Amino acid sequence: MKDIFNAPFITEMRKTTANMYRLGWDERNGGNISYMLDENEVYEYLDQSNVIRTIPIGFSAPTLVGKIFIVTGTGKYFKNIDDDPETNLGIIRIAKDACTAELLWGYRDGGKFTSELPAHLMSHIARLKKDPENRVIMHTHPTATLAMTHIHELDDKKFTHTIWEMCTECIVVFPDGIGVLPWMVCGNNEIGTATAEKMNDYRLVVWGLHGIYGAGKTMDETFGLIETVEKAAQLYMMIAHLPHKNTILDRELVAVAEAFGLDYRKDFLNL
Ligand code: 2HA
Ligand code: ZN
Repeated sequence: MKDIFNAPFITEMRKTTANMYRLGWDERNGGNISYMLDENEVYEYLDQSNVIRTIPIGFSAPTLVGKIFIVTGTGKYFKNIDDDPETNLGIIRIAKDACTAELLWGYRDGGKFTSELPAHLMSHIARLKKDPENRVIMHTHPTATLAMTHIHELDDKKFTHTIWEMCTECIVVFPDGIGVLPWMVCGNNEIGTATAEKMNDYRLVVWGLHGIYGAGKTMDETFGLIETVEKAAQLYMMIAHLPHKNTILDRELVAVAEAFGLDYRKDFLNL
């Protein structure tokens, strides 16, 4: 068996969460990540028959049976993951009953996965239907994105349009737009279902007055989506109260999307 502390997926989780903490997005226990791992790769580091304990997931996920995820722990701080990944992260496999997680590694202090696991797993299910290569679901509390949800309408089209207008890159990075949910209680199946429903259409879902979800094939792609929204939201918060002399016109957004050959949400523009 190889040493799991040298596994590339552990390194990625450590580096990504440390980076997000330093960006100020993940105060205290804010934020959570789930990353679907390649089974063959995991079994180079862990004995597949060694289940430490089982933990109910609170709903049934038949399409994820046998899938393995590394998931941040509930109540754990992104700040601390780099120093102690084995306490703050866990590797779980969805058991044959589809309702139980088998702990293969981690949560060393007796802990468990994030309270947002329903939103994560339901989002994985939704995104995998659209893109079988999807691997990462990331939730975080980026400051300007959150600020923007205080002062902007929480509507998919209007929110996406404002973000697209902020900088030329946005429509290129997420031509599929951003889904937006109103304020909701977090940590339950209801917000999980609502998030996953949005994930049928979007790789980005904003939770009003709470944070954002991103989905992607890799950690970089997923982080990059959220980072680009956050950059645009920062611009919005810097200029929203100032007179606007210039903006990217809708026909210019079309020109960018067409120049890059993108399949974009035409219905989100006012043409
Ligand atoms: O895990 O971010 O939404 C802490 C949270 C809950
Ligand atoms: Zn949160």
